[in-house]
Amino acid sequence: SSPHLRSYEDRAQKHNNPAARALLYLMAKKKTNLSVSVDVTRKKDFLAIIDAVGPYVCLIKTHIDILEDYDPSIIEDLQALSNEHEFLIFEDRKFADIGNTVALQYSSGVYKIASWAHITNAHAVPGPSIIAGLASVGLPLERGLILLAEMSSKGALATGAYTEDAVRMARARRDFVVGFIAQHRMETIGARDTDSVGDEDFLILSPGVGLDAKGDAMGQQYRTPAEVVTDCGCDVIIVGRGIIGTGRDIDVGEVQRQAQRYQVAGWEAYERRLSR
Ligand code: 5IU
Repeated sequence: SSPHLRSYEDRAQKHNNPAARALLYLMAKKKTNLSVSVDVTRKKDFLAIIDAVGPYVCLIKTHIDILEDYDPSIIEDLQALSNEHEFLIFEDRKFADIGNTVALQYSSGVYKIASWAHITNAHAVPGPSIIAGLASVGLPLERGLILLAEMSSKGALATGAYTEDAVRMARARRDFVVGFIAQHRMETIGARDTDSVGDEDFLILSPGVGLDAKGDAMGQQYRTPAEVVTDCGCDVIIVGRGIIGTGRDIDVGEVQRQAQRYQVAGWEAYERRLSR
């Protein structure tokens, strides 16, 4: 049956990518399918938010290049919080270049993403070579890759044949590609042209989730956890401003309350989907 009709626990036991297995295991153990997107510019806020939401999340999503006061000690602090609260780290890097270049961007430079991010993501635009390049760095480190099959923003070009081709690219590299950024499940895509569909288990991570707002002034579109998880069968809800707010000053107590609220909503939506 389609992965979304099985429990996270069962899927954890059967997945053969170490990062995906660890994520599914944590989701079942902590009863959370929530990923918080920590899009802030100051180290102090970044770490305070992660410490506050840590107990409620399976995955922390970062844009490490947003930080204005980045230094390598931030990674040590992030890893300490990851161990303490038991969550994985997803750098939302959206790689988009040829294989050789992305291998360098993933392994090297200021951020050395592969050394600390359990999961990262990439656009399908360059074709299969982008997966080959990232896998050459990530597979030996037991990392997982998420491909962008769809986007949450209004007017996104990743639709139709593009989405289908992204899914085909992922199917050819199931050792490393563990899922998609998408708005619904992908199993039905091209189901006739491959035998592997039957036992594939791609995680669907969905950004554009909000309980209160419907969108922002720059084309973001929000759906509720129930729409995303129960109705569309997605596995992980990614929430940024719904939890961390939009103001410049961070209210850590409020951030924690919102994280708990989204954890409960996401988990109830998952339980409802399994009991249907
Ligand atoms: N993000 C999206 N939509 C997408 C992809 C990534 O919103 O299709 I791919 C990112 C952008 C931001 C986070 O880091 O997810 C969503 O933040 P808000 O919940 O604050 O809108």
